[in-house]
Amino acid sequence: MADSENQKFCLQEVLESFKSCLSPEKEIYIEHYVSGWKGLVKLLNSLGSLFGFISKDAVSKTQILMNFLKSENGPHYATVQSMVKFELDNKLVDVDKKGIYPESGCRTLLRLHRALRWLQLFLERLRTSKEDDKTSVMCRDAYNESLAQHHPWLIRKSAGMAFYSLPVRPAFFEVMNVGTPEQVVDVLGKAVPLLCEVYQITEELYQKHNLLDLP
Ligand code: 1PZ
Repeated sequence: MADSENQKFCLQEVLESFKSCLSPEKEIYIEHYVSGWKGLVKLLNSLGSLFGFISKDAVSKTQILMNFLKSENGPHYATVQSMVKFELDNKLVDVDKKGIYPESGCRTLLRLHRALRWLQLFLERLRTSKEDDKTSVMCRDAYNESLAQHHPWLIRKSAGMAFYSLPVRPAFFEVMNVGTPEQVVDVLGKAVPLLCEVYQITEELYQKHNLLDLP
């Protein structure tokens, strides 16, 4: 019982994680950032096997970051800002092409960061949608506007196929597990600006250090 409860997605919980990932100085705590993604993976897992390959990749990325956090260098991975500084100062990032550090913290987080942009666009569409709008179309449009540019053909095709199998809007709102559709819209109204802020802070940091195209 406790286990299945733990596995159940709750939008509110994801919102809390992304909220706690911002420090008063607007640094981003990796632990809470990763918790937010872990929460989202629960949603992916409830959507069926076509989403399995996406969930697998998200889990592997969160795991890489958690492993850094638990390593002897853990304290350097407390925030995105400290991770960037540590990995750049110690030349732990493959800047031009994949080489010695194909799984650096910086490139791993960049993948999630790009996915966060998709999430923000998708949730904003969901928030402003009407009852019979199609979740698959919202998802696809958000994807084409963001992540798709970073994915090869095969992944774009597989993602596109998975999107077709998304539940219709009322059922998707149910999966959000926050209450009535009005309550979902209300929580989305809080979640989107927050995700936007976390995204913007990371984007500026990565831009400043020229990390937005890490291979
Ligand atoms: C509600 C519907 C959910 C749709 C999810 C939409 C996102 C589609 C993403 C497709 C990712 C496919 C799997 C693997 C991709 C990887 O190649 C890339 C690049 O990593 P690299 O190969 O360079 O190591 N990985 C990513 O782009 C990260 C994808 C994370 C996706 C997390 C989605 C979380 C969804 C939350 C659900 C609300």
